[in-house]
Amino acid sequence: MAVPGVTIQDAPQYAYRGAMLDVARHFFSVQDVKRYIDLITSYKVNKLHLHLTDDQGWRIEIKSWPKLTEIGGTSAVGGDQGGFYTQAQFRDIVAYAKVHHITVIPEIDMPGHTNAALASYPELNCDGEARSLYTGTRVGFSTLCVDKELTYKFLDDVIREVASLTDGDYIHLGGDESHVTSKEDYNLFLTKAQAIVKKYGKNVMGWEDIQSAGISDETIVQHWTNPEIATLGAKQGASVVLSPAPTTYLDMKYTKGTKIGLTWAGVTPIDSAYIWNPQTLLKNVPTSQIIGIESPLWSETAVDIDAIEYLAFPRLIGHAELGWTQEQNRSWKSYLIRLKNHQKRLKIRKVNYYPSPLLE
Ligand code: IFG
Repeated sequence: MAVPGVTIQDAPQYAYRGAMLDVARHFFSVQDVKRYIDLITSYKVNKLHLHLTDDQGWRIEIKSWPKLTEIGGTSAVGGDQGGFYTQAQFRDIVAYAKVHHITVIPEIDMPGHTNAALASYPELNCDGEARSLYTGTRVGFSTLCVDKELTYKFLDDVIREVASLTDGDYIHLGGDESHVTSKEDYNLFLTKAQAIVKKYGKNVMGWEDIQSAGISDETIVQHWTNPEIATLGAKQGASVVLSPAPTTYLDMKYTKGTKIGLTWAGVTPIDSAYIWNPQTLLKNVPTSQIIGIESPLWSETAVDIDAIEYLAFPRLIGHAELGWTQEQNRSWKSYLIRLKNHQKRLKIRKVNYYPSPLLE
């Protein structure tokens, strides 16, 4: 039977449709990252935010500071296998993402979440003492030394090298949970760090916390836990990417009984991940400043690609629809029918997805 030719007119609601993979708490090989790219591109996700550095690991080779990976790259949560990407391997990931219509956004988290760097170079610490490698899951206990000139030479070298590795416009500076950096030091530090990113021709992205340092209309603030803070960032003209932890954090358990994952933002069954509206989440931010959504997957409890797939799928598929489809064309009822049918495809691709009872 001949099917008549058709013309399809379609366009995404948001330009920024992202997924974040935390390769610092646990390290994931180039092959694992490419597998994740193969899967997320099927849902028209077009940004891959790689969380490359944290307390438990430094995952990107910096030629001018080799110990960051020689030492900082060896640890991981629970004493699991560490690792890192050579610059050649990172370029390979960026190129692979590009042919899948995905831009890589590298995150170098600072001034907090920096224990791996502080364990690699004693001189980065205010007291000149190298920290021990950390394999636990606490947050907020580390800070680069704001008062030392060397810190800004370090930043200049790191940001210069990372900027040369990515063809995207943004470098993500993190800025979250700097609980042992005074507000004044934090703001001073991030003002300098932002200037370095601009010096190397990139724009700044950061978690919403960075708004206190003063940001520009070229900045992207990523909302994760405090709507008021994110709104303060938008008030400075910044664009907003939405990653509300209760509905988009893929490391939240599906139910209390889920073996892996965390619960600090609650548990997120597949309907909760879908049933929210990015257009109205931040009451006092004009929709024109909401440029998209991103699904972060933190890897404290995810040790391999199977765990990544289990936590990400099917919830990320719902996020992808929120990123693409206008609200008036979306409904949980319709989405659930399509998702049930889509399981065939997930099985063919051997995706280790969570078989929610809602899919029965
Ligand atoms: N918050 C921390 C992450 C990670 C996360 C786990 C942000 C921006 C809790 N910061 O989310 O490093 O530990 O769900």
